[in-house]
Amino acid sequence: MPEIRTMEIVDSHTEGEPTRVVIDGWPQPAGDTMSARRETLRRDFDAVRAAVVLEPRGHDAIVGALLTPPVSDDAVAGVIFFNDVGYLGMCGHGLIGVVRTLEHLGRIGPGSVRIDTPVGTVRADLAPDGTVSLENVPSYVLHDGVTLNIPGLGTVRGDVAWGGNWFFLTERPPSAPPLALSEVRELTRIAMAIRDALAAAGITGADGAPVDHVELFGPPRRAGADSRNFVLCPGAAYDRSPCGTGTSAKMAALHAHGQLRAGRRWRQESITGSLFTGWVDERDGTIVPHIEGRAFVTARATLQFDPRDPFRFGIAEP
Ligand code: PYC
Repeated sequence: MPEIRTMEIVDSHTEGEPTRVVIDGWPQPAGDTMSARRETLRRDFDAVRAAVVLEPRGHDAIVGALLTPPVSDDAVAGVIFFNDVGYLGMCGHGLIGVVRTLEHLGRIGPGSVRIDTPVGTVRADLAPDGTVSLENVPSYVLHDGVTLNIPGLGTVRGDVAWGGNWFFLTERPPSAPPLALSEVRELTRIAMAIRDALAAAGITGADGAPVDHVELFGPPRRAGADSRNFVLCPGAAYDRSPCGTGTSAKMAALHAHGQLRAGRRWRQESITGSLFTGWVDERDGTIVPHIEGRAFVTARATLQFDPRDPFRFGIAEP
């Protein structure tokens, strides 16, 4: 851990899911690309990641976002997302939180900005009422109709799809409880069993990347929504929002199956009842997803790292 004593952060939540944007105090990672910078973080600053998001300073649902200078000419910033167990590619709710944070800091106003991430440059449009719509990286289905046999659960069938992170998308198995907040513990157990079964079967994303997010779908409760989901994030936390990259992967799969035409709105409800509205464009043979949602700043704070604090790097297995 470099000698860091303080760090400036802005906390927000996007449709219920928290984002912690680091705006100052973290040494900038070396690298000419965002993915090289993410590797520098992984190699040299992983203790800083843990210190920022783990207990006692954070908790397992927080997604951290480190702002960097941009790498492309037309971007306003770069961002690297991380959580309690590692690093993300893109993060839809997190990007909406970053845009509202930049607005809160007076760095941007309503209009369109481009932001570099380790998996590509994304565009975000901030409306005068604070709503953010983002244009994500192209999304697609890699494995269609994967069948898994899960002990105690039976056969589960779904798609492996990319939405800026790797997802397994499946309907809620009939033996699973309803997609209700009161059932989060059991839904988490089931989604983790599915993730373990994918790994045991050697089913991965592109280039052997682990499928580290699992998304279960069921009928919506909210008027006007098309679907309700439960999303297991890498680690054991669930997404309180409908998951921006997960909704992107879902819309790419719906489009691939002829169930969502370009431009048609898809309203994805989360396990907490919050909502993202999405749609896809067809562009140069790719599917480009758009996600619209709201974020609210909840705190601006200075993190303190006291060298005498035995838990200044977070609570984790040694
Ligand atoms: O919104 O893309 C998302 C996301 C990924 C993990 C947590 N949220």
